[in-house]
Amino acid sequence: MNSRIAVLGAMLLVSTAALAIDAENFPAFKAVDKDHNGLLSREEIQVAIPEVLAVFSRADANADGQSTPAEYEMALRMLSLPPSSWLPAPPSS
Ligand SMILES: [Ca+2]
Ligand SMILES: [Ca+2]
Repeated sequence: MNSRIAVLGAMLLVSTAALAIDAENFPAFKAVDKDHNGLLSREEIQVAIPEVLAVFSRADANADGQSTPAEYEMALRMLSLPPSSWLPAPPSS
């Protein structure tokens, strides 16, 4: 009984964390935000994960041409990319 409650509590925590998206707890966002201004420009996305540009306009909820963490997360969801591909590939040496 107690373990079931614990599991429900953990699920609640996870869903709450998913709603509170900001750059600090979104490594895939920070990796793309090269100038660390808290927004992703088309140029930053183009360099990191060009596939995202295909849905950029639809995910740009406030149509300012920049992605907030929440908008970027929406774009990634639209693409249904596996989270493992959200981070730019490390430079090959
Ligand atoms: Ca930026
Ligand atoms: Ca925007």
